[in-house]
Amino acid sequence: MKFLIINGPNLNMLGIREPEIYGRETYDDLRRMAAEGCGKLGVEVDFFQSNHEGALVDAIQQAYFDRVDGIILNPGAYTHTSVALLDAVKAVGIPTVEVHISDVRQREDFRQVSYVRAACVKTIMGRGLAGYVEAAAYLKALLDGADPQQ
Ligand code: CA2
Repeated sequence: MKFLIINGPNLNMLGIREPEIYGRETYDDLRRMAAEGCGKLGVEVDFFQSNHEGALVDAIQQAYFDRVDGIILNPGAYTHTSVALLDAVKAVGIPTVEVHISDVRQREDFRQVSYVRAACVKTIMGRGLAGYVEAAAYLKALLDGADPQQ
């Protein structure tokens, strides 16, 4: 089983600023933690990060051709603006979990909309980097046909 973890704009800057919102861990820490979590689940994992909407669409489409089984997607600010990402997730039909490091429900009004959510099997927010590992566990259980628990 293989998963792709896709991160959108500015998530490569993790740990550099706004630690009170996004924590002190870096994007490399995120990759390490998620790779370890996926390893424990017996799942192969790949990572992609871009600041560009079209590149994120391309990565979602490529996942289809690469026969990726599950996508973990933090679209960053494109969460709140992008119909193109919503359409891409719908187009590939790959089970996708939306992840946010912060609890966007507790933040500004403009963060209360998520376009991509309508195409996702689950949304995890406010769990920090652990949310990526929780998303992987959820997808693994779902794809195994087990009860993914919440
Ligand atoms: O909580 C999340 O994971 C977000 O997807 C992060 C996005 C934000 O636009 C979403 O509303 C919620 C922003 C990521 C920006 O990351 C930064 C990292 C370091 C310093 C500043 C921003």
